[in-house]
Amino acid sequence: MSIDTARVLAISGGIGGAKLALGLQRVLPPGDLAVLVNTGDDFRHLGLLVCPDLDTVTYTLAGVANTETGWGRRGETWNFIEELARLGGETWFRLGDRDLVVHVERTRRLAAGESLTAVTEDLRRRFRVPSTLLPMSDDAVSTTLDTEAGTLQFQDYFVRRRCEPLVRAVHYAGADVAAPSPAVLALLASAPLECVVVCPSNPYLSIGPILGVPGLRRALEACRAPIVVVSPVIGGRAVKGPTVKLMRELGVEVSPRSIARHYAGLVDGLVLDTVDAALAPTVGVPALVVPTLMQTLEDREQLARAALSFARTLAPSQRSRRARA
Ligand code: FO1
Repeated sequence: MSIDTARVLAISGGIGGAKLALGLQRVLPPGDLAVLVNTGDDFRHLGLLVCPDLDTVTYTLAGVANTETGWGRRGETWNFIEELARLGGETWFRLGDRDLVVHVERTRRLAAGESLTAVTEDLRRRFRVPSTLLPMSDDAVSTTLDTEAGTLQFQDYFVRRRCEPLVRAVHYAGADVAAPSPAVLALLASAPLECVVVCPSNPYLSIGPILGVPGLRRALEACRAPIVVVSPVIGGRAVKGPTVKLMRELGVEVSPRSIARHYAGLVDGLVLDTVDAALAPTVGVPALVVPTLMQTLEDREQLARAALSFARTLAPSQRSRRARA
């Protein structure tokens, strides 16, 4: 997809964010959606570079994702991991046979000198995804967590230890020297973007690394299109994953108010669930109250339509005037 046709930019981590990205893709004309994806979860495993959020978004938008787990491929087989177990290899991170092909091929092509953006674009094309998929950076950024069990790499915390260790701080190693990918900067500078939608991914683990790349945050702040954030917290509970547990451990009030505060300087409008309607006047930015729990494909499309029409009611953001001042 050519960068300069995108009218909507979604910013997403893995599972939860990919659901809304799919809703947006289904309600927009082909080519109108670009998805900026977190790479802070990426890690080297068994000698391969694994990019979970890029793969989850690619598989979800291609319609080949395992919808029970949210990650990996539908109709997967597990010969590789079962044989690896027999040989005493590391099997805590489960790699299916079809999924493994992407890790092997991506690792080979990166070693041959291709950028992550180029490999991602080729995989998107081969999986017939109509939307543009953009890694946040071609440089390595690794989310690490300071916990009671020491400093952990993201997948060690998230998968191996099932998010159990108490977290004291989250870091995005390498973000401060990482550059936004040229494709992302080109899109933010030249695409006729009507809005940016921050999908309901974990603000600290999935969206945080993206905003932790200095050039990226600045480019988003200077973007004229309104930025709409969909709250990942509903009624004091996270829809999926460790968001609420993490907020409590980081000492952050578990409410949409904290989400608005986390994105201060970027957010022009917050979408919150009907159970949080009473909090709408307290979030400090224009708020849209709609059902945000996405269980069916119809839910994903409804939420996408609501976010897009909400964005149209928001003036071009004040941020850009401030940033240009
Ligand atoms: N998550 C798990 O909880 N267990 C797994 O064994 C696992 C394997 C896996 C393989 C490929 C992939 O792309 C994702 C995988 N995930 C697994 C999910 C992954 O940890 C998360 O999707 C993200 O890193 C968080 O969004």
